[in-house]
Amino acid sequence: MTEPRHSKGGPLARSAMAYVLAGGRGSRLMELTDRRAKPAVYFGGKSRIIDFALSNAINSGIRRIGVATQYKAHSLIRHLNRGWNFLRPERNESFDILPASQRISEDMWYRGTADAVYQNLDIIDGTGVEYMVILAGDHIYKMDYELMLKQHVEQNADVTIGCLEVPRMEATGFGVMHVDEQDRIVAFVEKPKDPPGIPGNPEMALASMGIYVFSMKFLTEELNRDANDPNSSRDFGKDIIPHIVKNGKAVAHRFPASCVRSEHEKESYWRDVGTVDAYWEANIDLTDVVPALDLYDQEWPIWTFAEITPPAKFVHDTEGRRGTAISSLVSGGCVVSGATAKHSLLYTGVRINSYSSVENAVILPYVEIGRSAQLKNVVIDRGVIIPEGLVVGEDPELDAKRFRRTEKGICLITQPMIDKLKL
Ligand code: ADQ
Ligand code: ADP
Repeated sequence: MTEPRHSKGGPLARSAMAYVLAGGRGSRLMELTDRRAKPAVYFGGKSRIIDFALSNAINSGIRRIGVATQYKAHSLIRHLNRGWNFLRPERNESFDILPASQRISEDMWYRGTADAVYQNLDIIDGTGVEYMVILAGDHIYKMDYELMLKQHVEQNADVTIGCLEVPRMEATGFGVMHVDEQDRIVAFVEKPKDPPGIPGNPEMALASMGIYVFSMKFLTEELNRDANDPNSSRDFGKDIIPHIVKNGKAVAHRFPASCVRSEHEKESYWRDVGTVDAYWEANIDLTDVVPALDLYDQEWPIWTFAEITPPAKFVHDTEGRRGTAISSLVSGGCVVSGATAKHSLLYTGVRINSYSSVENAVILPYVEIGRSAQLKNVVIDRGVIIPEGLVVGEDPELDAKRFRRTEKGICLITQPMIDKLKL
């Protein structure tokens, strides 16, 4: 018998809480996170980055969710309230948004990721959950956490850490580990300058995905111990995990073996989308005929809040020029009139007017593109009004003066940048 592709909700997930850490800024996304935290940044035409971790939790069968917020949380909280508030206490479900609110001491926000859990231990305790699945709210992937919980219980671990293999030199931003034959973690270094390779495969490193499974009992003890340690920075990666690796039993759960894949996906998909280049690329990749990430997989849907909008519309302009979109994702409420979109993502409510063309463009909601604009290799922030005749993607020097131009030549365009233009 073949293994089922995923559990569709198992018994362990029903006794677990997913606790999503969503307080970090994600500063390498530059102006995209000036006003919103990284988990609230739009992704894939309809969703936001945090929807992936939350959908994974729901699809895995978890019905208790907490989200810790801190940095510029308004847009995130609004999104969570609109889209994720369907869990019901009367069915033993819960959805709690937990902003840093100085609950323990009046001069303390969340100091590190562990503190973001510690400060809410009483609320979590009140739910009576047995296991805790700690997640980061800023990665794009599909994963069945029931399988990770199962491994945690079977191996009788103190902590189980989700991990994946990455090229060694890309591992400097991760926690990097060594494991023995049973995948027990024997060494862990947080963000090493010179990451250690995998024995037998020295060009790759085993990186932590920042996903942890604990029993509530053990986690509570650990967080209390850590809170009494004056040298701790109250962080999972810097403090808690290294301590358990040294003094307890930490086990690695390998992502590729357990991830959920649609029949169209060739290999497991996980992206950090932490930079403007990575963000642009992961979005544009979705326009491929068979993309590496299948958003149309009905067995593992990515839930979100979606505004009710009229259908997207493609119209001739008054001179009979056709409005077209080729190899593009076009959301509801968009109107493409006498203009062309190619290899692009149009989020909700985008308008593109006559004579304009966009190519390799990630266009966030309610952007309005004036006539005769030509935009190539761009990310345009929500609500930007692009003036008539603007050309981007032809003159690198001029683009770099006007916009946030990345190493790879992608231009991030925001309204304040447009306001400064003297056209
Ligand atoms: P980083 O991603 O660098 O490393 P961090 O900046 O602490 O760790 O962010 C982890 C998650 O917590 C993010 O989702 C962030 O939004 C959130 N967060 C950060 N500070 C927070 C706070 N004060 N309150 C609430 N939420 C907060 C971690 C691990 C590494 C691992 C990588 C994988 O430490 O070992 O390799 O994640 O990306
Ligand atoms: P979203 O992230 O949902 O797209 P917006 O881009 O509209 O939302 O706004 C992001 C955040 O910035 C929200 O918290 C919003 O309240 C705030 N905001 C929007 N416009 C302004 C503004 N002109 N000045 C200050 N804050 C703003």
